[in-house]
Order: sequence, then structure tokens, then C-alpha cells
Amino acid sequence: MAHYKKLIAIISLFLATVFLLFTHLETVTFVYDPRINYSKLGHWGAPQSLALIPVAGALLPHSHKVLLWAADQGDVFQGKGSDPDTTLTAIYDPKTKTITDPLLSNLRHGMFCPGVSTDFEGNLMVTGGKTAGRTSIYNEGSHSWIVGPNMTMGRGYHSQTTLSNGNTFTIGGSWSGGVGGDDVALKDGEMFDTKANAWTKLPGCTVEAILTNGELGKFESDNHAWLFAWKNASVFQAGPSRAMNWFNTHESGTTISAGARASDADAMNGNAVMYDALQGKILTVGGAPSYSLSKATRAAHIITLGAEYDSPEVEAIEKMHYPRAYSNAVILPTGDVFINGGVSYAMQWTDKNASLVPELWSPRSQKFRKLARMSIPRAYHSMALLLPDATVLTGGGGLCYTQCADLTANHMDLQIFTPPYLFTPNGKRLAVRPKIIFTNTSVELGQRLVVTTDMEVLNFSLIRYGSATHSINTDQRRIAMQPLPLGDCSSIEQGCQYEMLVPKDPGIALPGYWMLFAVDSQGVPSVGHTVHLSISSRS
Ligand SMILES: [Cu+2]
Repeated sequence: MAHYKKLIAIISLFLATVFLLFTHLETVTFVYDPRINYSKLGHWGAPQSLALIPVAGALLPHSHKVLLWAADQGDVFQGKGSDPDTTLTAIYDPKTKTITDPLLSNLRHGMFCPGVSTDFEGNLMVTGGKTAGRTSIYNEGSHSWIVGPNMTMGRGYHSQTTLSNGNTFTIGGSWSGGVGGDDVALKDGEMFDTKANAWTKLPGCTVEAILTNGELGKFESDNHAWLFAWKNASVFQAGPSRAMNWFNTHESGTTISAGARASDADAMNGNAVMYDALQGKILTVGGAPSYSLSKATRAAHIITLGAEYDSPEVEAIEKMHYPRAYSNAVILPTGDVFINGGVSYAMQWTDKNASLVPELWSPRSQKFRKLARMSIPRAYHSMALLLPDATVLTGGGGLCYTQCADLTANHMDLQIFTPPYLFTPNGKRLAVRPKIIFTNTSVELGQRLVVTTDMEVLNFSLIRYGSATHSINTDQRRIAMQPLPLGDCSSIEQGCQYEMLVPKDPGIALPGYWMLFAVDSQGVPSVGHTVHLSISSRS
């Protein structure tokens, strides 16, 4: 028996010989196991150590690098000897796979558990968190932060979104700055007005409409709203409360009920992603009735938005294979949604009950399928982002306070997932990818985007640059583009030319930085080309 096991081990080692694979575009290095069909399962790269736990991250539009940040220390918050009003950051370069040394922010702002969104010019705005009232804006050029105006009240675990008129909306957040309705006023909506450079209250956007009924009480009931900017500076709130709402951000704001998310319960720390903005399509998955000590759900829904303030269509669809809370969901260029991490029983700061098998949801079949098992759990305080090369960065998990019992939940690393679409159908090699040779680097809404590719492609996707923390990413959304071929593609020397119209409504094509992907008939995406979508006159 011992001999048999040894033989198996030797054969396994032989089969798992390291292969280096090269695409015609760029070098991608893989530890390649010929026993695995990567075109079905995808591929996890080797974990890369960091000097901090990436609880939050944002893709930077000019350098295409990823800003990652933790708390005042890399693996603990309010740790001994550190200043809670500081933030430890690092920058990951997906091209070189290098990470800068961690840097302590230059502001009096602890950006742990904040609201995060990216504006029309690609500026990352971080609000509240540990230092509850502050606003900080990241300056990519100088790798430093700029002080923004304070919010009208302290918030942490709120969420926020850029609006179709360029302003920023936020609501909730009793985790920090006092509990709304107890220590301080209820945490109704407020808006950052870019023209006035100030936050103003929107008392008509009432937080009571979005409260969940969690076991921890008010402290957790207004956390992590699933916000989507929509037409005419409106905001659709898809969850985590079972109740859905519209917010009108004009004047002093109004709240309009949008009904209930079908038979779903409150789904704290679930995910919601706008995978087809032109059709108003949102996928929601997972979550748990309470923030902690609560059974997660497998439930999934498609919400279809029409005109602002109209009740959306809600359809309960086939459930995920695994229940998840604290998971992360990332839209891919094909329109599929990659769901990874989370736990089947919500408990903070532990890997117990980790959901290790990620899933891929297809908008065509409306079904989930299982992908390659993760080697590292990604539970509470983990994040994921789509990268311009159409792979996915996942990282983090853990980051307890000093009394935290289980330090093994701390994951000071990131890992890149290469989705199945980047492999040949037999899963033995990397697929040849279409390449965008030329396209506009900026285009106004409603205008034509002209693209030259090196081969015939089927369609194009625009995906907005993402920012992610605590299972929320209000920046990411996808537009499925309908291309019109310009002439015959047979003369490959000139490449293939396509034109397409960028939607003219800023509630759909939310201005800012987007990645344009060409996708071939096999579903293989190109590397994303950065395009700035702008609006000439703001409403
Ligand atoms: Cu947190």
C-alpha cells in the first residue's frame, strides 16, 4: 500500500511539471497541470504575499494599477502603537506582478470600512470608515490623498455611488460615527455636490426604508446598501434589505418604494451586479439575514430596471450551488458573473464554513456552474476586482481588532484567477486572444466608438473600472455593445473595423473610466482597452 501511494505521488509530480505558456500578446506564466481542463474550471495563480490585508481596492484608471488598503495597520485595526486615523496602502501592478512597499496615508483619515466610489474623472473618493466624517480623494499622479469636505454626519459601512449628474450619493453606516436613531440622528441620505464642493443632506432619502432586521440591531441594519446610479440622477437600492427602493436626489430628496426582492429575505453581505446596463439587468446573489451568526442563502435574482422610479421586474432564478455571505462578485467581458469566496454561515473574522468553490453565472443559461476550488478562503474583509487583462484579482480576508481570537483568518495576500474563457476548448493551452489595435481613448456619450481589431470578433463589452470593499462595488457595471462591422474583414493586414454607439444616457453609461473588451465567437476576450466616457454638459 505504501509503495502504491509513493508511485501515485511520483506520477502526480511528473504530471504537474511546470509548463510556461506564451500567448501572442503577452507572456503569461502558469504552473500548468495537464490533468486539469482549465477551459472548464479556470486557473488559480500562486498566492502573492502582501504586507497588508487588502480589505479594499480600486483599479486606477491612468496607471492601470490597483490601490489596496487595510486599516491603520496591515493585519489589525486599532493595534497597539498605531494611530487609528491613518491608513496603510500599497499598489499592485498587474503587468509586472509587483507590489510597492506599504505606505501610511498622509491624511487624518482611517479608511477602514469606508464608502468608496469613483467619479466622472476617475478620481477615487473614500468617505468615512474608522474616521467617520472624512472624505479623501486619491491623487493617482502623486500617489497621495487630497482632503475633501467632511460629510454632514459620521458614517462607516455605508455605501455610496457616483450619480448620473456627477454628484455622489451615500446612505446608512451606523458601524461608525454613532448608531443612527440612538446615539445620533438616523443616517438618511446625503449628496456630494461637485459644483458646490460640499455635502448636503437629503432628508427625503430616508434610511428607514432600507433597514434590515438583523440580530445585532440598529448597529448593522443600515449597512452596505446595494446602490445603483440610474437615469436622471436617481439611485436604485436593490438590497441588502428585502425591501427595494428608489431615491430621487433632486431638491431635498424623496424615497419611492420599489417593492420586495421576490421571496428573498434580508441578505446582508450579499452581492448585486449590473451585468447589462442597457437592459437594466442586475444579478443579486447570497447574503444572510443578519450581519453575523446567521445562515447564508443560495438565493439568486434578476432585477430588471426600466424608467427611474418604476417598480422593477424581479425574478427568482435557479440558486447558487453554495450559500454565501461576504462573497465577491465580478462581471466578466462575456457578461458572465464570477462569484467567489464567502461563507455558508456568516461569522466575522473566521474561515469556518468557507465556500471554497467559486461559481460562474451565465446570463444566457441563467445557471451557475462550479469552478476550480480556491486554495485560500476569502471570507469577511476580502475583495475581488476585474483586471484589464480580463483576469480577476482576489485578496484579503480577516483583519481583526486586537482581541481577535482567530489570527489564521488573516490573509495578507492576493491571488489571480484566470477564467475558463482564456483557455483553448481542450483546456490545454491559453487561447489566442483577439487584440484591439486601435480605438478612441475617450468618447462622449451618444457618440460613435470606432474599433480596429486584429481578427474578426463577435461583440464588445464596456466594463466600468471597479472599486471594492465589504462585498460592495458600486462602480462596476457592464454595457453589452452592439457592433456594426465597417466593411469586409478579409484583408487582415488592416484588421477588422467596427463601430458602435455609446449609450447617451449617463444613468446607463455612467461617465468615468471603462475597459473596452472585444470578444470573439468562442467567447475569448481581448485585453481591455481603457476608454474615458465623458459627458459634454451635465444635467
Ligand atoms: Cu469592515
